[in-house]
Amino acid sequence: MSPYIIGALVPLVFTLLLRNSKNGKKRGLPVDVGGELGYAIRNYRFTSPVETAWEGISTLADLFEQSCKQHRDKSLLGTRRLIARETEVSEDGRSFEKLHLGDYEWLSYGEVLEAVCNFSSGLVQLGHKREERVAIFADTREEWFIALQGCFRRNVTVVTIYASLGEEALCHSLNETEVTTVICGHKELKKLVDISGQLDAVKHVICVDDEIPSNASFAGGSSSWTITLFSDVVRLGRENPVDPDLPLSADIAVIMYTSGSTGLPKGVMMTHGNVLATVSAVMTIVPGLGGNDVYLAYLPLAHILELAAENVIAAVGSSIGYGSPLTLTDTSNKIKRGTKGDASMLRPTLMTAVPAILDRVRDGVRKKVYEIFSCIDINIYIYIYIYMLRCVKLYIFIYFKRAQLHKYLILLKLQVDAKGGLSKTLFDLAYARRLSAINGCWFGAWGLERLLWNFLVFSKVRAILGGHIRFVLSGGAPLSGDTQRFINICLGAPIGQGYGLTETCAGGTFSEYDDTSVGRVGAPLPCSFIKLIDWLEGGYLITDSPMPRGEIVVGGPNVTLGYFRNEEKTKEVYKVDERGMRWFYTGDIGQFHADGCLEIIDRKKDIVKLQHGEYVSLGKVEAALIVSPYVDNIMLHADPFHSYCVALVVASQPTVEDWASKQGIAFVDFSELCQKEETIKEVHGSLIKAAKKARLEKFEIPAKIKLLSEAWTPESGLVTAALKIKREVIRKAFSEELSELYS
Ligand SMILES: *[C@@H]1O[C@H](CO)[C@@H](O)[C@H](O)[C@H]1NC(C)=O
Ligand SMILES: *[C@@H]1O[C@H](CO)[C@@H](O)[C@H](O)[C@H]1NC(C)=O
Ligand SMILES: *[C@@H]1O[C@H](CO)[C@@H](O)[C@H](O)[C@H]1NC(C)=O
Ligand SMILES: *[C@@H]1O[C@H](CO)[C@@H](O)[C@H](O)[C@H]1NC(C)=O
Ligand SMILES: CC(=O)N[C@H]1CO[C@H](CO)[C@@H](O)[C@@H]1O
Repeated sequence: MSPYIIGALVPLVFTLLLRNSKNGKKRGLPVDVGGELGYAIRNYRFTSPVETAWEGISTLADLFEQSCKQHRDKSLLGTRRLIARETEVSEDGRSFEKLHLGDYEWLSYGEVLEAVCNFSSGLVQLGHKREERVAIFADTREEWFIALQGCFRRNVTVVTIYASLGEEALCHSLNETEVTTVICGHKELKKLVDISGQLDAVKHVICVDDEIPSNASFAGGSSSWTITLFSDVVRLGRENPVDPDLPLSADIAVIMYTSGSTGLPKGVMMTHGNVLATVSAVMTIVPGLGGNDVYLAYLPLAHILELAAENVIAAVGSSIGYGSPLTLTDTSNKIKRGTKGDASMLRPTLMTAVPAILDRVRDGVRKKVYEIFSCIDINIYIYIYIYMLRCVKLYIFIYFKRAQLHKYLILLKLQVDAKGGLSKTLFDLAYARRLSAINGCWFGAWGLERLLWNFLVFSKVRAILGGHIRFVLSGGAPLSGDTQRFINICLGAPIGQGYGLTETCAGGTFSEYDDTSVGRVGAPLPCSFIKLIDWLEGGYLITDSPMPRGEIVVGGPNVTLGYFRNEEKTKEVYKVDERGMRWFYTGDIGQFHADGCLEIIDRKKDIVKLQHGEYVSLGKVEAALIVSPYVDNIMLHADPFHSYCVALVVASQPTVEDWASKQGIAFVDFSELCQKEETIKEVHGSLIKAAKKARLEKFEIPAKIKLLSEAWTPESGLVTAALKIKREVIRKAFSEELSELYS
């Protein structure tokens, strides 16, 4: 047996022994509620849903004003100064924009409140009437937050739209809400101009960038709108101050358009009370949240998770530094080589993330760590030798490798993604040891070991995100256990996973910082009750053993009013019980563990009944198959008219090409390679392997696959902004391929 395996096995055995002695903390407790029969759980600390964590505060506008008055001179919003914008041309002739960004420049709470007041006065001066709606259609940035608070002060409802939304959806949401003022950036303004002919209601456009494209105002013909700079609106307000017109708790703060995986987006109406309940709940859950935290904001503010997070940070006197996914780290795409990314400049203590981004961080870290280790001083390997069971074999191995180190370095430089080799083994070993420490105990010899590993490995990984992260909030979709562990271990920071939907205003469940289990989404938030109800067709019952299972229903003050102008759909998924509590039917399937924590196990609409009556859960099978190294993305397709499934597979270019060159297969380009019989066979083989490993049933394994060479991106409309696949759209786009697979 290899010494590495022994090294990893010893602590594992310890872990198993220790595990049983751990006493379980109850995080959720059964509760008696009204409505449909089910199994309901509440947060263990609160007997009834929390509505506000701040005495006497019932709207976001009040909350923000109070906080600004308390923390007047502290820094609130920070934005990086642009030093230079450059264009780099890569070897194959494609050009990339690179940014050289300077340090953060901060606005204090007092200054932000002034800007907010001035903006809201400016809005009135511009001619915006109070009952009309404002849409914010821009990337996450300082002006977004100021405009949001400015609208709240005038009781103006804000419509939020993802900056990456397609033309049709954009048109639909602006039209449906009869928005008269749109706040957008340069880039988004171009999109607006393209559809200006269909936007009859829009009268004002406020551009948050410093310049307006010269021809934007003349485009479109029939519509006539005025374009004003954001800074001019603030100036207009400064010169003509107007008293605030504050909202009530039941007034609608935001209509949030969700990037639904089917059809046109739906606008979810959220009251101030809704958002405040969620903000209050998050307050109680992030450990020690207070004035010294620094939060890195980069997710779309049109996502309820980000909106709630920034409001929490602003309520407790902490700072928000803005960044973007493309400039996050030193090695991000848009960062000029040799300059700093947002995280290393800001050194945040808190971050939010969606699983798709954490998965990328994980892959990036794996790549980068292998690089780091290839350059580390050889002495470290000898330390490891001493520590590890004094195994002679290992010593020889290291010695041998040392002679080859030079060669090895060159190899890595040629191929960044190089897998295998000493550095990988070392990293994986450190990872395994740390994992066992997390699962086991933290004291004594293991504590010492933790320090050693921290010093050797994880401090370098932490540095990628600035080195100070103490808590990561993840939401939007279930996070894979593997990624959760990885981030936990590498950052040494707990990751709190939330489960919630726009419709529940991000309320739902949240895994606490001291819960180190993976794959679960935690206990109900203080603002929510979570109920499971039987779903007979799917075979999930609350009487199931060992755990009650069923469809997840969320109730509490956090549950939103429903969909804007869509009574029918609202009635379908929202219900009010005899005690007056609102419940939202999520369509997700979950099970409750004995400690009151929820695990998402399935999705109702993703379940298809095959010809012979077997149920296939598309999401579950996809999650099992995507682990194949050849797969970049996958969509399983099943229908009741066939007895087997098929799959559309987006091939991962590096691994497939790597395999082909090892096999000596010649190809002109990647798309040709993806059509080759032997490539399809190889990828299919690896899918079957992955399926067997995950113990899938035979009917769940795709019988035939189509290999695609083009990645699915939000721009192409095939995946949502959060990178979830849009089944209906993909099905339509590849209908020919699918019918071929069934022929
Ligand atoms: C806020 O605006 C809404 C819609 O225009 C209106 O129904 C409501 O009465 C307003 N609230 C206050 C406190 O004026
Ligand atoms: C916009 O809404 C109006 C009615 O309010 C409707 O007649 C028109 O077709 C809509 N346009 C689009 C592009 O949806
Ligand atoms: C505006 O000008 C840019 C270049 O300056 C051009 O690419 C774009 O097509 C123009 N738009 C319209 C609507 O004329
Ligand atoms: C807002 O307006 C006030 C006067 O009404 C002025 O003193 C202040 O400087 C303005 N603040 C900003 C950020 O424009
Ligand atoms: C702000 C809000 O919507 N509050 C409601 C929360 O739910 C309770 C009971 O369901 C209602 O009484 C509140 O009005």
